[in-house]
Amino acid sequence: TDSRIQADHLRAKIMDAEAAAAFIESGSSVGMSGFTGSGYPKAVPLALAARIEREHAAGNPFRVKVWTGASTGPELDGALAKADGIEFRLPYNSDPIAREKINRGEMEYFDMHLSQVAPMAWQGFLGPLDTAVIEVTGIRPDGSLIPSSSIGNNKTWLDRAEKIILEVNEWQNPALEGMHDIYYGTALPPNRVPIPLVRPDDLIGDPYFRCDPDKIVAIVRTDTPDRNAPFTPPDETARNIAGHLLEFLVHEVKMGRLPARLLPLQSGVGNIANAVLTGLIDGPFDELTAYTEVIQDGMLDLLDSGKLRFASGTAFSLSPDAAASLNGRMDSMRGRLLLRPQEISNHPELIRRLGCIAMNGMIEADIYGNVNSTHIMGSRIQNGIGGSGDFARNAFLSIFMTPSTAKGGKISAIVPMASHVDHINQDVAVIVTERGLADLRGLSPKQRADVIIANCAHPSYRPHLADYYRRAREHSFGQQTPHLLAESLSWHQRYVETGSMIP
Ligand code: 0RQ
Repeated sequence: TDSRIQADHLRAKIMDAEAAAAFIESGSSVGMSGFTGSGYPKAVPLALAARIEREHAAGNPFRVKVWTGASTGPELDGALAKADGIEFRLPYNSDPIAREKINRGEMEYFDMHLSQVAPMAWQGFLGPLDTAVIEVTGIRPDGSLIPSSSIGNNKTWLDRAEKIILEVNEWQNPALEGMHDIYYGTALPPNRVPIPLVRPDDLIGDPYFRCDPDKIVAIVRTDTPDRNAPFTPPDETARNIAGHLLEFLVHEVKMGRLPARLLPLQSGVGNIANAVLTGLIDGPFDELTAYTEVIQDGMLDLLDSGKLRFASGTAFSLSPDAAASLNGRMDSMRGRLLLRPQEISNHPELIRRLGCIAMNGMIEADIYGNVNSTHIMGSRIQNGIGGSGDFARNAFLSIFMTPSTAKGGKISAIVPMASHVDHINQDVAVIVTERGLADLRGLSPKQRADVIIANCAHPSYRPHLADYYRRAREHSFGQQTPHLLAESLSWHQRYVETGSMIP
């Protein structure tokens, strides 16, 4: 009896990772599982990287196109990038080796909205998907698959791929069974119908993936933890940002613009987002819900505190401690935590209907509230847009947060003109730094500039921003969004040349 692989008819496909990796051809497209460091395959990509290194040593070119859910782990993006094995990558990446290759121009990176990956794969212009490599918790007697700690695009990869390689990871908790909701009702236009989800905890799909057994070429056993990086505890800056934001939410409830239980929360990646969730534990709000992408430590703490009733996401993104703690009591979380395909967790229709409160980090914002989430000095990718665009445009309230400076004060996060724009000012309702909060709703560009400079900029940059804005009011070509074009990106240019934005 094999508790993890219960489908006897598939037993003959069990093999080691090297044999499985041999099914992947150079130049092919590979759809991998994995989202923010959880649920990614851990053995086959490593074996593939080793094979690629052998081929390269023998003088043979060998690279693949890698499609994922979002970021994965060092055994996948790290190993394949190090082997020079990735010719094309989509979507979100946060692996440092892959980031370096992308920024050196050695790897093509299609950074796209996470909700659009699955529908675009179905549209077909990305080409065929040759192989899916998917981590699962187990295989049921009927051949259906128990998902693991992330869903991401797995349903789409399993449906679209010609060949399927499964990794069955014993490390994943069998109690994950029943904590997934896989919706099979999506279609391409003109056949789309409304998605029948009206509350964050609605179940609209199946707990398992369907999988054509004839497409399975290999099943590999693993017993390896997810990447699970530790969070640094919130510092004073993060606590101040969280404080301003909580004060604002309390005020909005008081003014009757938000319900007392707020609205479904979306919280981005990183330490500041985590600090906000931690701050909510001591806040006055009860019976909260989350309709989000990643479920991080702060979300679990909020569940434990009793303040959060339910959280829907597409992946866990936990510290090792939080992962161990969750694994010890997964059963008690049934009915309070649910993972869905990223096409559904990030669906514009659902985010708009539920009225999410979106809270995301950013690189920089300009004085008019255009937000850059991805590019440092307009050209170097940091991570990617991730789900921030899905949520920012469609949320009831779209909030962006950052410390007012970066790199020890050498960089201002509030700049005259954003060096790259991911979120246009229409998609940005609120900007928060440790200095304060700018409520931009209903304001014209010039009204926005006054509030952003006064409330969000660091004191050492505030006079320079005010000076730029005053002169733009005098000399700009137009006065709807005043700019001095030759000067607007000079702060970035100064940083590139001198290592500091300070004039
Ligand atoms: O670089 O590590 O080299 O020092 O950017 O910055 O301060 O650690 O902040 O972890 O919150 O990340 C926007 C990147 C913020 C993130 C971003 C440098 C800084 C540091 C990281 P170092 P911090 P965070 C749903 C939501 C897009 C995706 C998204 C992100 C590094 O939030 O990727 O929102 N967002 N998804 O030094 C130059 C500036 C800078 C700067 C920061 N103005 N100029 N460098 N840095 N500001 C979840 C998913 O989609 C999965």
